[in-house]
Amino acid sequence: MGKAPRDIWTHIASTELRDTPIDALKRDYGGLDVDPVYFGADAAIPGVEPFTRGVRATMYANRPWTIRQYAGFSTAEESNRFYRQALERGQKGLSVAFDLATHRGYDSDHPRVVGDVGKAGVAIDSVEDMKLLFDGIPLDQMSVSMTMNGAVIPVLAMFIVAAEEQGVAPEKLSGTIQNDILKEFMVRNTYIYPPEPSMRIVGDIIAYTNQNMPKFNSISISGYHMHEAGATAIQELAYTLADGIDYVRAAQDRGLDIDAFAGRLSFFFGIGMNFFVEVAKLRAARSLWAKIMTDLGAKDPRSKMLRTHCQTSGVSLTEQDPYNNIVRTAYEGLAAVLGGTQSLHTNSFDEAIALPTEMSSRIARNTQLILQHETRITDVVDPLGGSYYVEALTRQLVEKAQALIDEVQAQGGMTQAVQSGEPKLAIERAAAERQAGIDKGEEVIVGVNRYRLETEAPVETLEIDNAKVRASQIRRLEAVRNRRDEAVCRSALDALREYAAMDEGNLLEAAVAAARARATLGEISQAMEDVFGRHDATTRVLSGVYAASYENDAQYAQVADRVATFGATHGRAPAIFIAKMGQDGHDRGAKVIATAFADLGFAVQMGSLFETPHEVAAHAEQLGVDAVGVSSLAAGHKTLVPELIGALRDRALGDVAVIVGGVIPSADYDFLRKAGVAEIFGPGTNVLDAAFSVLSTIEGRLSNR
Ligand code: MLC
Ligand code: 5AD
Repeated sequence: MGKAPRDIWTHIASTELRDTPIDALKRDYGGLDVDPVYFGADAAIPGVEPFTRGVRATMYANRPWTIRQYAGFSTAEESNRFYRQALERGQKGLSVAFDLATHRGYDSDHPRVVGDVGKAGVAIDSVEDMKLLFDGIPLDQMSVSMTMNGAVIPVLAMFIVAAEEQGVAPEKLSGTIQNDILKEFMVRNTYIYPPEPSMRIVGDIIAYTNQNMPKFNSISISGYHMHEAGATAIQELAYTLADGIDYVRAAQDRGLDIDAFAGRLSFFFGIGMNFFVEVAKLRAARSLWAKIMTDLGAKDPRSKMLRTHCQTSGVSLTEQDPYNNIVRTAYEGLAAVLGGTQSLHTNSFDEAIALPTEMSSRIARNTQLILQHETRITDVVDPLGGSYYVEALTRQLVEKAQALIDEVQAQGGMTQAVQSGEPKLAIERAAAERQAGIDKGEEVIVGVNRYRLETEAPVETLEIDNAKVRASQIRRLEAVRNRRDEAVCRSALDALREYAAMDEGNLLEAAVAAARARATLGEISQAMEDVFGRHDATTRVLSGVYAASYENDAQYAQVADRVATFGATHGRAPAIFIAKMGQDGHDRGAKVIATAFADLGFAVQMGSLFETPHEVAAHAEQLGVDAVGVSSLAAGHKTLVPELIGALRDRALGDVAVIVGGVIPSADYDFLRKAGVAEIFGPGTNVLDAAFSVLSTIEGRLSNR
C-alpha cells in the first residue's frame, strides 16, 4: 500500500519547515479556514517528482519567492548606490545588468564601444570596479545573479576575487551566473567566441563551481530571450530544455557525475500576457525536466528539480500610454507566481522608452511586495493545481514541447541545431507572424492598436551621459594598469592563453589568477580570443512570412502597389540598408522590418551585428541605397546616429535618408532630427504605415535631387 498523498506531503513539508509546526501554515480569513495545500484525485504532490506542482512542498507558505530586480547602469559606484537603496526598500536578491561593452569582452576604452559604455548596464573593466559594485554588500549573505554569457570567464573571476578581497571565500558565495551561451547564438547575440570553445567555457564553469562554489548556481538556462524574440510557449519550452540537455551532456562528457552538479543548474523564463499559458508553461517545464534528468541518469531528486527565475515580458510593454504597463506587469508577475517561480523580476513601466528611473523601479518592486504581502496568494501551495483548464494546458504543453525536443535531439541536439540556424529562423517566423497579427488588429494592444490616445504626455526618463561614464572608466583603467605588477599580470595572462591553446586546465581558474593580478576584462577576454578567435555570425533574412499573413489584405496591397509604382518609375526598387550599430544585439525588430519591407517589394540588405557607423556608411555607398534604417534598442543612438550621418556626408551621401527605429525616448527626437534623421519610429509602430512613410521620404529626396 502506498502512502496517502497528504502523508507524503506532510513528511517533506516538515523537513522544509524544520522547527515550525505544519499547523502554523493554516490561515483564518475572517472565519474561513484555509489549508496550506489542497489535493485532488490525481495524487500530484508539491515537492515530489515530477514537481509539476512546485519544487518545494511548502513553497511560498514557508518562504516566498526572491524579489530580484535586474539592474545596472553607468558606473559601479552609481549602481552600488542603487542596489543598496533597493535592498533597504524590500528587494531580497541582487541581479546585475552589465553594459554591452562588458558583455562583449571589451574594456571601456575600446574604439568599438564608444556608444555603449554604461548605457544598458554597468561598466566593469577590472576587479576594482567589481569591488565598488558590491561595496558594503556582504557577499557571504547576499545572493547575486550576474547576467553574463560572452565575457563570463573574466566577470565570474572578478566576482570571486572581489569577494576574496572582502574576506569571503568562494564556498560561501551564493548566486547565479547566466552562462548560457547557446541562446546567445540563437537570440541574444552577446557571444564572443565560436560555439565550440564557448561550450568548453560553459563546462569549465560548471566544473569550477562544482568543485569550489557549492552554493552557486552554475548556469541560468534561459528561455526569456527566446520569448522576447517572439518564440511561442512551445518553442521557448522546448529549445530551453534542449539547451539544458546539451549542457548536462557537456558536463558529463568531462567526467562529472550528474548528481554532483545538476542540483545547481537553474532556469529562466519570460512571462507574457497570455495568463494561463504562462502559468502552465512553468508547470510543464518542471515536469518535462524531471523526466529528462531521469533519462540522463540522475538519481537524486534535487537533480530533477527545475528551479527558475522569471521576468515579466519587455516586448509586451508599450511606449504608448505607458502607465498601462504597470497593469500588464502586475498580471504577468501574478502568472509567474501562480506558476511557482523561485525568483522574479518585474519590469518598470518605462521599459519601452529607457532604463528605469528611481520612481519606475520603485513601482516595479512594489508590484511584487504587494503580491507577497497583501494578496494572500503565498498562503496556499499551487492554488491552480487541479484547475481543469490549467491542467489540460499543462499536459498539452508537455506533449508538444516534448515533440519539438525530440525533433531537436533527432538532429543531433541543440549545439548542432544552433549552428544550422533553424531554431533562430523558427522563432523569427513566429515573431513576424505575431507582428502581422498586431498590425492587422487581430491581437489587441490597448493604447496601441485600440483606444490609442491622441496626445501622449511625455514621461520622465533616465538619461546616462555615456561620454562622462567612459571618461571616468578610462581614468580608472589607467590607474589599474599603472599600479599593477606588469610581469605578474603578463604571466597570468600567458597561462590563461596556454590553457586555452592546450585545451587543458580550467579557464576560470586561470582567469581568477589574472583578475587577482589586475588584468582587465578586455585583456582576459583577448587572451582567449587570441586562441579561439571571435565569432562572426551570418545574417539571414526570412522572406514571405509577413506577406503570407496579409493575404488578400487591402491595405497591404495598397502599399505593395505603391512600391511597385516606384519600381516602374525609377526602373528599380526602393533600396534600404538595415543596420545594427555598436554592441546592441537586439535584432527582433530589425529582422521583422527587413522581412516585411522585402515582402512589400523594397530591395532590402541587412548588415551584420556590431558594425561601426563608418562600416555602415561604406555598405550604403557600395550598395547605392536610398535609405539606411538604424535599429537601436540599447540607448546608443545619440552617439552612433550622428556619427553615421557624418560618415555618410563624408562620402557625399548626404541625401541618403537615415531612419531610426527602436527604443528612443521622445526627449531625444529633437536631437536626432537636428542631427539630420529623416524619420523616427518607436515601438508599437504599424509596419505598413512605416513602409508607406519611408517610401514617401525616399520619393521626396529623389525629386529634390
Ligand atoms: C526555498 N527554500 C526553501 C523553500 N523555498 N526552503 C524551505 N522551504 C521552502 N519552501 C530555500 C532554497 O532551497 C534555497 O536554499 C534558498 O531557500 C533560496 O531559495 P531559491 O528558491 O533557491 O531562490 P534563489 O536563491 O533566489 O534562487 C533562485 C534561482 C537562481 C535558483 C532561480 O538561479 C536565481 O536567483 N536566478 C536569478 C537569475 C536572474 O536574476 N537573472 C536575470 C536575468 S535578466 P539552498 O540552500 O537550497 O540554495 C536578463 C536580461 C538580459 O537576462 O537579457 O539582459
Ligand atoms: N536595468 C534594468 N532592467 C534592465 N533590463 C535590461 N537591462 C536593464 C537594466 N540595465 C530589463 C528590461 C529588458 C530585459 C531584458 O531586462 O526589462 O526588457
